[in-house]
Amino acid sequence: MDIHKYEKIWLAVALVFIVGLVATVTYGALGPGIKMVSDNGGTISPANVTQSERFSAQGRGVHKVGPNHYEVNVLARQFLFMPGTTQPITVPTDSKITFYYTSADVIHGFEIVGTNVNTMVIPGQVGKMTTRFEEPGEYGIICNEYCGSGHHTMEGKLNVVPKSEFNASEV
Ligand SMILES: [Cu+2]
Repeated sequence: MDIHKYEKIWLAVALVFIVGLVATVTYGALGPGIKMVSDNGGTISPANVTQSERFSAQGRGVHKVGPNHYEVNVLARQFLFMPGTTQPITVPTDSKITFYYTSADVIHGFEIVGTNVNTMVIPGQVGKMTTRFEEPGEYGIICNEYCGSGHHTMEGKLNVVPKSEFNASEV
């Protein structure tokens, strides 16, 4: 079979694009530092979410659950992160931080700007995500799923403080 030279070139170019596509998709799913969000936090009734242990007034916020391991329970609702919006979330550097989050109303987003923390917050579903912050600083939290008329105002703050300072203040 005789294949024209130009046709061979186009075949090669197409092959390069296909291999490149597969490589970038694979990297996007499995690359170092990239983790999929876990949905094994369980389900919850959005209407009664503030009566639940995790998302009641006592349950929300930062809790120490082990040496160097903290859980942060965040409830999202139109148009607040609780905690996050009216008071910042404060966590230490170099520690395992597990976020649990759900929504009391509609779908929200939970993105910590400048990090790879970025997830949907779905009513009825408790999401779970573990990360660690190496750099102390003030990070913005934004909702990046359109959630209603006040969506653009839905933001919060995360303070990452050096581990030594954090332990001194003790949560
Ligand atoms: Cu929102």
